Amino acid sequence: MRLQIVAIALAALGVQGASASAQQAAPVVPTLPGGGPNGQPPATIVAEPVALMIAACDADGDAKVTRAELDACVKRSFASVDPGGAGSIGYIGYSDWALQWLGDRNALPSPFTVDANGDNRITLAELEAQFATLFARFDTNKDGILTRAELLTIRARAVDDRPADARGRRGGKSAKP
Ligand SMILES: [Ca+2]
Ligand SMILES: [Ca+2]
Repeated sequence: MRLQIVAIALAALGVQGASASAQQAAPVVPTLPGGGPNGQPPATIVAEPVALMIAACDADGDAKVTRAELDACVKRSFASVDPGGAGSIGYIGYSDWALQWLGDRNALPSPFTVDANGDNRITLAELEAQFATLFARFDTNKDGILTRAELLTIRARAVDDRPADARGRRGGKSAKP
């Protein structure tokens, strides 16, 4: 009787141990829908960091960005790294600006592009001029409004057989004024 109980207890332990080790051995591999050979689906619809910033400039919540909304937004972003109102920032200040507003210190546009007169200082006017160029580049139908569709970049190398149109080639080039 007592032996039986011990045997049952051991069996129960054995089963528990087996199931615990089975759980440990079960591989936990995150899978993405439509994953390729390396588990990463090919991204054919992307947004440049600066496009993310511009999209967030939509002040009235209609998902469209006007020049007025953009200008106010660029001013606000510049003020955030120029709290004393000096009117210009150095490249380190620009790096702080890029981290805060583009998400990465090395995101484009680079300070060398924005610093149009090459005096190692970036003024609000220089930043505004750069964004005016970017606005014109993104505004493919030239109606003075940026839609989300215009802010996205469609990569030419899609998995389907759509022809690579002008939108597909739009991204990747640095916009020099
Ligand atoms: Ca400058
Ligand atoms: Ca437009």
